[in-house]
Amino acid sequence: MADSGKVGEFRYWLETPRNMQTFALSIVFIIIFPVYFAWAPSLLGDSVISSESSGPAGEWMIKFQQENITLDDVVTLGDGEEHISLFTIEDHPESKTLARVSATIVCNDNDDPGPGFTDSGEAEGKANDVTGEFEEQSVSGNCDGAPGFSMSWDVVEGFDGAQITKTATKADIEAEFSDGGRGRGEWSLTLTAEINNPPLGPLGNAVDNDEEFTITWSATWFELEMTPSTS
Ligand SMILES: [Ca+2]
Ligand SMILES: [Ca+2]
Repeated sequence: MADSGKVGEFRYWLETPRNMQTFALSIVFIIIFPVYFAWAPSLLGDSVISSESSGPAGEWMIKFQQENITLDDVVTLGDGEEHISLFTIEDHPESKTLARVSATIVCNDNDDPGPGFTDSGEAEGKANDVTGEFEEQSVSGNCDGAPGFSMSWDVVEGFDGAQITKTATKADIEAEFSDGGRGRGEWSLTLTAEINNPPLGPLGNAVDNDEEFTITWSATWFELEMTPSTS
């Protein structure tokens, strides 16, 4: 009489190739399932994980504590002369967020007698050696004194510094007003001068043959100040 094992006995699983196959598959699943479930959460996006840890959405009053870091570059140029001005931005020592980068050019041509023959400047700004994508910009203007002419690049889109109220989780607000590490590196601007003087030949040149330009670079940083809204 064949001594065949019962399902509950280990011996049963070694009796036929089919039983052995079923047994092996069971072992594989016993090992694989716990490994899979331990590993699966790491497949989910950061957003899912961060919204779990950021608490429920609420209404927040958001203020932007701003700080401007500026650099003045003063240069005197003759007609058609160029000057390359550089502005290097590194991470803020207090980990503030970079909202905007701008450059303003002011010049005041008071060399010519009477009106007219005003000098002017033309500038091209580039962010070639900067993290993130920023478009080239160009601007020109007359040397009529302040406020001058300027160009500016938004690092945090839509930032205007005004206090706002928002219903969201803290983490979502922080993500919305993050600079993503963009805007760090060397910003550059090429300024070309146009000098105009009275049509008196060499005499005109003696009246006005150059102009002083002040290029003011500015990095606008902010820190989020969030308080639960009481309204
Ligand atoms: Ca002039
Ligand atoms: Ca001048």
